[in-house]
Amino acid sequence: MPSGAPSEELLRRMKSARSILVLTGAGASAESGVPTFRGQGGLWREFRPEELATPTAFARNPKLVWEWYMWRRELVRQASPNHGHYALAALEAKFEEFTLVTQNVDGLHQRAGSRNVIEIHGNIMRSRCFSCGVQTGEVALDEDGQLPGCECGGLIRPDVVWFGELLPPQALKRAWDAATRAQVFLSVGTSSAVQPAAGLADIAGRAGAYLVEINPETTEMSDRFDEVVCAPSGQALPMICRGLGLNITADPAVRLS
Ligand code: BV8
Ligand code: ZN
Repeated sequence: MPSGAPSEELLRRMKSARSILVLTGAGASAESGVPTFRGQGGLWREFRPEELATPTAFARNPKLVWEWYMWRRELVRQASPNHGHYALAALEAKFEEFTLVTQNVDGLHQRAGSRNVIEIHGNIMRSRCFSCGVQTGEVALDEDGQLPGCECGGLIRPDVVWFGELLPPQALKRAWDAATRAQVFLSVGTSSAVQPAAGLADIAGRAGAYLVEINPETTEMSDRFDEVVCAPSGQALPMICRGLGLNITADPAVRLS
């Protein structure tokens, strides 16, 4: 039965856990003002993200796709980590093994002080060549809308994973390994609509982890979780920290009391 706060059972399990795995989605950045993919804010001009976050869309109209990413980069630049990001950074320091797998490409976990972050869908602030794969930092369209090109002649693209593209194998293997070792798995702010990320819950569950979903809405996978905390992550995650006696500061350097 969904509840608005983490249970005593969850806190008990986290207190005795050696290994924790957290998967975050766009909802974890919602309170930072970054629109989610499938919620109301997901639209840009008349396009849905699934129409633009594909190699086909980029091949058909690379300028349009770059304009979407540059709009999103600006949103990310103006965004700051929220209490949920800082809570995850504080939790990381408390456990022998704490793995944070994120579907988000905004880098807000790292800006909040999280260190062991696996970006399974890449990072929007980086770019790479579509042909030779060389990473090029934050390259973009120039002011006259010229497409950025690589010395090899290839087109440069945002360094993210598009639909129909394989996830970085190393990152995915690390995420799968962490799922087999976790005693507690927190799914935070994701609709669990995208594979293979959403499958991490099943792997962790089969390996015996206590599965928790933190989301103000129920999702297509909610009934597979042992516990559903129906609350925004910026509220639920600090409650978990307080339940574990952790004090969160916005300054990641002074994370623990
Ligand atoms: C792959 C990076 C092998 C780019 C993203 C047919 C053809 C091809 C592929 C497929 C196919 N059918 C299925 C697939 C697989 C496909 C897939 O899963 N499709 C879905 C849509 C059906 N997956 C892939 O293609 C993956 N690759 O499988 O390769 C392959 C290859 C070829 C053919 C077959 C297989 C690649 C997937 C990666 C795509 N890239 N992003 C970019 O960012 O521009 S995915 C995109 O969705 C984002 O990364 C996002 O993070 C991710 C998941 O969405 P969510 O994060 O969950 O966001 P969403 O808006 O959905 O939900 C937000 C939630 O937050 C909501 O539930 C809301 O209630 C909640 N919320 C709101 N506020 C808060 C909150 N929660 C907490 N607190 C709050 N305050
Ligand atoms: Zn190149």
